[in-house]
This record gives sequence, structure tokens and C-alpha cells, in this order.
Amino acid sequence: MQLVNKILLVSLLLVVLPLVLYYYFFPTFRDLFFEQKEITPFSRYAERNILSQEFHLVAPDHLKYNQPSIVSGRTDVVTVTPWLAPVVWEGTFDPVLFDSIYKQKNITIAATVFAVGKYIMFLKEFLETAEKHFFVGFRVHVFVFTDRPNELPQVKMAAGRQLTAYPVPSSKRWQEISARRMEFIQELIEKELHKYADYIFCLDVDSRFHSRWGTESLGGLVAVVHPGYYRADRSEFPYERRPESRAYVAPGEGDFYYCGGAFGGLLQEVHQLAKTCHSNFKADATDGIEAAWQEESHLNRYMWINKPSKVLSPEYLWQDFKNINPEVKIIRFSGVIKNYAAIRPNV
Ligand code: UD2
Repeated sequence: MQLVNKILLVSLLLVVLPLVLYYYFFPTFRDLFFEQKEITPFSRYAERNILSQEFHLVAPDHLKYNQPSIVSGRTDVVTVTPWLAPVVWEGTFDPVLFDSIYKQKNITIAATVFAVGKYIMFLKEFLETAEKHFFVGFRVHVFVFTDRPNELPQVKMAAGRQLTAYPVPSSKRWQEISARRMEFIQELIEKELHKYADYIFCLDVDSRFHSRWGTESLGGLVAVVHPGYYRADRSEFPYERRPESRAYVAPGEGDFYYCGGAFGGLLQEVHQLAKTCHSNFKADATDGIEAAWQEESHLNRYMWINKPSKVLSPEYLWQDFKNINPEVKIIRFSGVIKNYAAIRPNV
């Protein structure tokens, strides 16, 4: 009997051992038999929503709007990237058509804004102007990351729109506040937003809305071209230029210079962006390097490899101190003039 047991054990080992070795050394075999996909509430969200929200555009029947043309339109600006993503300028879209398509989708748009330390002073105007221009008529949930949750201004919000404070620590360095944004955005998406939000936009607080920022801005991964560099040669872009950094962009590379102060898209796309930038920023910090423009540098590196599916023109983030150029027909959102020495914790 004991001999039979031994024979059984040895033959079992002879079968199992090669299988185990094969599993570890040949990934294709492994993938054939074992599902490798990480199942999280977030990935379930992604599967459920991505197709219906982003790619299927249904217009209501009998909707009347101006006849579109494919032979006339804006000629003073480029309205499509070399990878055929639209570049959104005034005159390239029909707002009525866009809103009608997205109204039927019953979407929720989240917006994040950081108001740490004295930057809380910009929040009231940001929120008041957002009420007038940012996705008016849609469900919007604004999250304010702040170390001063008790100082949130009282702003009357329309039905379907709400404001939530998300406490974050103070910091002695503005660079750290700016840099940690990706980390907190990732955290918010994982903990909260995956349950109900479809799109997210991450915006600078020292800014205000002047005119419509609406459904025309929705897309998978959405970037805004920086107003300071949209006419410049790529050699002038302030990318991170030290190869030791994970934000490095080599000379002769890079499409546009994008703003750190406004980006967004589908929740799962922004989650991927925030997670990657956060982890690269952390790895850089371990190596003792901080990218030239913190998370903006990492975002630019990310967008060079992961091309945005929609690019917003500088109408979507202008700077109040800049003269307006003729191709900019409308300013939708702009950064206010500020005295850095008076508002930042360090200079
Ligand atoms: C640029 C970018 C900004 C960021 C930064 C580099 C634009 C228009 N702005 O702006 O997004 O990439 O360069 O790090 O693209 N903040 C606080 N408390 C502080 C300091 C900053 O809450 O004490 C938050 C706040 O939301 C602010 C944002 O961080 O809007 C960016 O800081 P900034 O506006 O001082 O940076 P700035 O103007 O250099």
C-alpha cells in the first residue's frame, strides 16, 4: 500500500512540476488558462461605460441647426492634429448639436480644483463663473482639494450641480502642492468618482470662466494647448530636458506644449494619466530630481506618448496678462493676474 502511495506521489509530481515551470516561464501558456486582467470596481466601470459614453453619438430626430460644410470653415488656424484629433476653436463646432447629443447620455462631469493655503481666495470667482459657463445644464460635481475646508465660499449652485471639499495637507512649498495634484486626483477617482462620474476636468483655481466651456470639450483624453507657447517652435517649449527625469522630452520631439492648469477626459483615461504621472513623479523624487514644471512636465511627457483624442485651443486657458491675438475669437477660461510673492508659501 505504501509503495502504491509513493508511486502515485512521484507520478503526480512528474505531472505537476513541469506544468508549474511551464506556467512561470511561458506567459502565453499562462494567459491561455488564467485571466490576467485585474478586476477592480474601476475596470468594471470602464467596461460598462466607455463605448456608450464616448463613441456612440446619437442626435435627436428633427433637431434644426446650421448646415455643416466640408469646404469652408476656419482657415486661420489648424483644426486637426497630425493624428487626426480635433483641435477645438470657436467656429469649429455647433454647441446646440453637441448639447443635444450629450443631454441624452445623462452624463456626470466631475471637476477638480486645488485651493491650498492662500489660493482659497480665488475659489469664489472660479465657482461663480463656472456656474455661468461650465457645462451649464449638465450634472456637475466640483471637488475642492483644500487645507481650509471651513473657508469654502457660499456659492449658489443650480440644480444638479454640487460642491464637495476634499481635505488635503498644507505645504511649505508651492511646487509640492502643484506636484501632488496627480496623486490626489488618482485617489479621488479610485475612492469616489468611479461610482458615478463619466468625465473629469482638472483645473487651476486662480482662473475664471468668461464664456461657454461645454460638451464640445468632451473626449477620451483631452489636453489644452498652453497660451504661452502655441505659436512657438518646439525647441522653445519648456519641457523637462534632463534625461535622468521620467518627464524628459528630447530635442526635436513633442507635438504641442500643454497646460498643467487644464486637462481632462473620460474618467478611466484621466485615471491612467494621473496614476502614471504620480508614479513617475515619485520615482523621480526617489532619484532626487524634480521636473522643471512639476506635474505639467510629466503631463507633457505623457501626452507625447499617449496622444490626446481631443485638443482644446488656448481659448480654453488664456492668461489675463496676455494680449489677445486675432485667431483667438473668444476667451472661455483664463488665469488671473496674481502676485506670486503674496500668495505662495515660498517664492
Ligand atoms: C503653471 C500651470 C499650473 C502648474 C504650474 C507648474 C497653467 C495655466 N498653469 O501655473 O497648472 O502646472 O505651472 O507647477 O498651465 N496651488 C494652491 N496653492 C498654492 C500653490 C498652488 O492651491 O500655494 C494650486 C492652485 O490650484 C493653482 C495650481 O496649484 O491654480 C497651480 O499653481 P500656480 O497657479 O501657482 O502655478 P503657475 O501659475 O506657475
